[in-house]
Amino acid sequence: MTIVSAPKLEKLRARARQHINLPYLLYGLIGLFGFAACAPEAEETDGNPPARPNIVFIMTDDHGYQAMSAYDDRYIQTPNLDRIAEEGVLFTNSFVTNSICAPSRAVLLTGKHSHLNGQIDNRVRFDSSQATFPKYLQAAGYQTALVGKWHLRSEPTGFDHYERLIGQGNYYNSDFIENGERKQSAGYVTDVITDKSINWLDKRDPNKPFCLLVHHKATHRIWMPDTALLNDFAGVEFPVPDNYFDAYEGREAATYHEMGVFKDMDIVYDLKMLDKEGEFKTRYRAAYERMYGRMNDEQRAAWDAFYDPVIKDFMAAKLEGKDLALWKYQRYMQDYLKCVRSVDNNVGRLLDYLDDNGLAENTLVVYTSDQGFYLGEHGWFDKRYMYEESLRTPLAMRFPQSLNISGKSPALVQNIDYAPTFMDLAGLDVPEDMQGKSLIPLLQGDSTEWRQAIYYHYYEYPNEHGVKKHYGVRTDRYKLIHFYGDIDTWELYDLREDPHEMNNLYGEPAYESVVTDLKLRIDDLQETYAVDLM
Ligand code: SGN
Ligand code: CA
Repeated sequence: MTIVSAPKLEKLRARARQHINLPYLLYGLIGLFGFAACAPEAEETDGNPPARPNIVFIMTDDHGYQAMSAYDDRYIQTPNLDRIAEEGVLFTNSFVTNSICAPSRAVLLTGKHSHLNGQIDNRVRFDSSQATFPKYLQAAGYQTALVGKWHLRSEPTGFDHYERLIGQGNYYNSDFIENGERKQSAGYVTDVITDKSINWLDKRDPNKPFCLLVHHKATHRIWMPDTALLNDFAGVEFPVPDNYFDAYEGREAATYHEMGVFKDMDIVYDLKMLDKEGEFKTRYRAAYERMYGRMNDEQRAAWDAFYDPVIKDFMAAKLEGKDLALWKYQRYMQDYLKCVRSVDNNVGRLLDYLDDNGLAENTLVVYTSDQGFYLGEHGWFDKRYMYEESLRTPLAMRFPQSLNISGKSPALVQNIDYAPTFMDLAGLDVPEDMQGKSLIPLLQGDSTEWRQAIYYHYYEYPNEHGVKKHYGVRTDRYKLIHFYGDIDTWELYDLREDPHEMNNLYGEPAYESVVTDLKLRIDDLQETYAVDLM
């Protein structure tokens, strides 16, 4: 890891303080957001202060790290996503606090765990009156914008401009709410979100710093690819995870899942086998027909040209048992990875825009997902569980050039750290009630105070995928999980010996002291984060 000199960072902060504007001062003074520590300090200026860094935060939906080649190149090459990591930092131990969409978004905005920001699941409405980093940045003179998925039920606040999807949005010709007004778009959603982001960048005031949140719909279920990419991966056979046929021995909570690729995926809805004869009368056929029905004639013609022969072959093959299970896996991966490819191409477009407009040097670019995802591990799709594939989320950050930060960081980082990092980068003090920490001092080489364990807590139960409520702790080596509610089971994994979490060691005498230590850590973390068991 390249070390940045402390004076350099101080200079950056000093620059930022010179730009603090009046509303920010007022917020600080009247303690509107419950923090006084953020009041700006007076700084001496020597002529024109250099520009404060910009922020472009790109977040996809359900992008598992296994499908980003900087982490894992078995399935797909993602040169544009990897470029962010190569020119910046790849976080090799990046986790979420609650592996589901709306909670993850609320954590991002507030820098607080779910029980404190109130967004414990996808069902509740986000209290948009609370303090968020876009509000702090906006008050400090940043131009702020959000484009894409929002999913928090209340309208976005803290943005000068927003164009949000409605709920999950649609892959084709999606509707958006643009600053309160409903408008339909034309085209493939990943392209549209990128176009809208670039349009906003083009129209912004070039004399002020900006913070742009680009929230893609991809790669969320039902993984509808861009018609332009339908023929990618032709003939490719993807390696099947070793535990695809997992029997969940010793892991009772996992047996209740309803997220099996071969057990639960809908042939028509998830796997696109919309036979014209109507033979497949599946549960979600009508829902698929609605999504398919959004396409215009040209899009539908391209779609059918690809899928009709696949449907024909599938019907002729009359697969059963293991063959059918393996066919489903390949079919799933084909669509999922095409959605990833479109994200990669579009992130490339955005990076090019920054290059071409002289913005690359002074802009923090972040790539992440709202959580990870299963690509057939344990036989699954979806997320929610505290197992590695959905606890982890991809994270790469390319810092402003003046900071000279690059490399790989193995520190245990979490999405609570994003808001504090952006505050720090903008030269603002991190509010005391944010629970994450700025990553900048860590990347400067100061790892002395960094956390040695992360806390996780998932609340949404009952839910459509059958995952029970649970909380747990993960260190660099061990993971302890407690499933609770209408179940009371514990799971312990030694991630060094058992990276795929197949062997629950809880209750084994040899691990008694490990369990005792991890339980103490849970108590400690619950106290530190003021967790209320729900
Ligand atoms: C939808 C999906 C689920 C998914 C949730 C949450 N079903 O309900 O599979 O777990 O979203 O996803 S779907 O039939 O509508 O696709 S999240 O990323 O928004 O949290
Ligand atoms: Ca998600």
